[in-house]
Amino acid sequence: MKFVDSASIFVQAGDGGKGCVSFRREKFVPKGGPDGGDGGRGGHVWLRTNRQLTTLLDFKYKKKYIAVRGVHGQGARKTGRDGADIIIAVPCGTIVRNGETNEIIADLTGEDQEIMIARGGKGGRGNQHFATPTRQAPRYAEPGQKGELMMLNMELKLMADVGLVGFPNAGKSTLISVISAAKPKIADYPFTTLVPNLGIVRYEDYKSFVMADIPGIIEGAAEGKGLGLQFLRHIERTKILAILISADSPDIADEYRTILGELEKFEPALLDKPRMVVVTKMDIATEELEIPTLEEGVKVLSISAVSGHGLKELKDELWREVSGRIRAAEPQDESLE
Ligand SMILES: Nc1nc2c(ncn2[C@@H]2O[C@H](COP(=O)(O)OP(=O)(O)OP(=O)(O)O)[C@@H](O)[C@H]2O)c(=O)[nH]1
Ligand SMILES: [Mg+2]
Repeated sequence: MKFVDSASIFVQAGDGGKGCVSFRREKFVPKGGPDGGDGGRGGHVWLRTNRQLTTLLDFKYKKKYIAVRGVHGQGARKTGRDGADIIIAVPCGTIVRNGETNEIIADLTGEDQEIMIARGGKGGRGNQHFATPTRQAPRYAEPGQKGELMMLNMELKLMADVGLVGFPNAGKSTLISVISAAKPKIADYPFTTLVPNLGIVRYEDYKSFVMADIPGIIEGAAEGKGLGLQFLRHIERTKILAILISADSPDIADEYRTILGELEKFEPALLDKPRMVVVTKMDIATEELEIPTLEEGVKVLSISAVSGHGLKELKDELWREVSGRIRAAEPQDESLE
């Protein structure tokens, strides 16, 4: 899958239709009153999130979104039809900025969330509205108003509950492939994953959470080594980070500190998120392996994607964190029950 996480587009709403100048024409009524109808409204442009989308790739190909104008008013008080709206589908997690000022206009995090990004111009009023006692045959009608237009800068920060981070080859993609339906590429060379993958992890009957697998990071990533840290933006909004370290790491504690160091260089707030350590590939661990206690309050779990060891406990633990955070953030929901 191709992945694009920033794009610029141009949006323009439709202009309003013109109001009409017209006079009633009936038999035996030589001078009928004004009956010019109003112009229709121009089409609006909307942005709407769609959970199926996980990339801004479409906007590399189509960059202009222009809605049609409203139909002009006609005689016999006929109002012109409104221009059709355009609805642009974007992934959940799209941040929309004004292309000139770079001010944030919207952060579309929810599902099926929509905003009107450019308002269609109002139709002009027809001359039927402008008759006065002293001016009974107005030859004047309003023009339609202009539709709004704007350049937009869009940035995607994926919405996931759990973010997987770790060195290349730590087993991140393998983990997401065994506990979700996502099927990313897996291989025994570093930087197999080049773009983020999202997977939905089903938990018990009706529960689920979203996990993000991102490309591996290495020491010096902040200075651009490997693929750099650009993909870390996709775990900025997760509720918890799972730091994956292979059981055959030469020094688990050192690897852990390196990863935290790189996270901090990208965004210190990442270290304020709850985190846990997951030691992977336990099936190849040597007998002598001793997993050090790394930090107070940071849980360390061990798993094997091959044997299935520890996966149930990991899911339990992740669910506990993910659902616990949801409850903490939305206490009013509980009181309503
Ligand atoms: N024996 C064993 N091998 C594993 C396990 N999990 C992953 N591997 C192997 O480790 C290698 C790397 O796995 P990936 O899942 O691609 O690692 P990654 O962390 O996604 O790597 P990058 O995408 O490069 O960052 C592959 O050859 C996997 O088959 C495990 O539990 N046991
Ligand atoms: Mg991978």
